[in-house]
Amino acid sequence: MTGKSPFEALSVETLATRLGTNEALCAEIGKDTTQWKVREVGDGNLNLVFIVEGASGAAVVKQALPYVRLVGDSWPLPLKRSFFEYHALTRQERRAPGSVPAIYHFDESQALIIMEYLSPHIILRRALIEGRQLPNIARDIGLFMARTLFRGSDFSMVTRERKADLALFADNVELCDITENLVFSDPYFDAKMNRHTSPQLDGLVAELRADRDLKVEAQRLKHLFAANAETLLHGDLHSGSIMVTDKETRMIDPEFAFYGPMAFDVGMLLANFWMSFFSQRGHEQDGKRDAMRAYLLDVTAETWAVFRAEFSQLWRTERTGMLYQKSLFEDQGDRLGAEQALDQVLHQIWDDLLGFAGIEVHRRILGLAHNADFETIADEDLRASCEAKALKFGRHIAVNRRQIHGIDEVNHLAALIEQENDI
Ligand code: SR1
Ligand code: MG
Repeated sequence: MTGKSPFEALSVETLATRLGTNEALCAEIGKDTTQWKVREVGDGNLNLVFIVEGASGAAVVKQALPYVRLVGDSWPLPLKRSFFEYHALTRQERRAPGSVPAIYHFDESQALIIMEYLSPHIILRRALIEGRQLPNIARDIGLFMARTLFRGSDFSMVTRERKADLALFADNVELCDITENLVFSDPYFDAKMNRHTSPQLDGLVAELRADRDLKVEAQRLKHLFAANAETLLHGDLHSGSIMVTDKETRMIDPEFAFYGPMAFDVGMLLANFWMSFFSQRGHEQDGKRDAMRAYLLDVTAETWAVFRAEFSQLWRTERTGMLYQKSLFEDQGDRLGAEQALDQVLHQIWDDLLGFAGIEVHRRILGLAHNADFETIADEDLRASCEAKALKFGRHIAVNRRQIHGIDEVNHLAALIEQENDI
């Protein structure tokens, strides 16, 4: 298959014939296609994902479809998202080495990426639902976010290069449009594709949609998302976009990558840990999950601490971009001025991430794209009770973000809401 042939979706049956002469794939798994075993394992909302095993190894073949897989061909979606994913992965590997799968081959016209098969990794969301306490995720994800967000910004990059990159990713319009609608607007009105656990949550959903402060905050965040092209974001950094073992953590799926506010990735990620926290009560068939809940709150605190520490370290050692130049501070002997600016930048990220986290919680419970943390709770009353607490938490951190001064305070709030009687 050459890069010039018209797009055709792969299938388990056709993959070996179509990719049998691909040199990069053959180099990884062996040329003898009669030995290839192909499985389609995609469980995301958008793409096809194949695992191909050959005589000498295995690889992943990910292919975009010209529509949203979750919904079907009534919702067309451009293949170029694969181009953005490929370019985001190459930048993430450069800025945070070892944090993403290795890329073996990219074919733009077939919208496919051949990449490293991560094994025995599993999706982080699944591990958390199973109650597994991964020891390294806070450190690994905190470092990944600090390195990619700092090094993709005007704190670090040559401004001409950053502007060229910004122009490149500005074309990822349709995926931004998904986020702009599904995350920031749809949850707060009766949008067509919304769903929620009904009738249990009907009253609470009506209350949230009538909450003026919440809607204003969601739109402030949407404004920030659309207008603050601060750094190259992953763009969809939730626990389903991370693969783990006890020792290793890799970020995957940056097809939503674009230039936006740093706090978006951090807020979305932390929201997924808090949702996992509130969903644990629905997964207690084999015993209480108190230790898991404590672990999850520790993970949020450690992730934020690692992020802050690494970001601060990069600020002091790699601040070579056009913003807060050293010539204005350190070079004039004003080290404290640089520290004051750092504090201000981190404070702004903190302030905004609480908003992004709050609305990410809402959209996973009220919008189109739910998450397995809650969806796999079969007892609907129990699920609704877990979701109601998460919704209340999300509203509180989004609307009252200015009065919340640290991660311990947020975690204390989560613990208090979790202990409340059913709401
Ligand atoms: C129609 S796509 C729905 C969601 O799936 C992706 O993973 C993103 O989170 C998007 O919002
Ligand atoms: Mg994805």
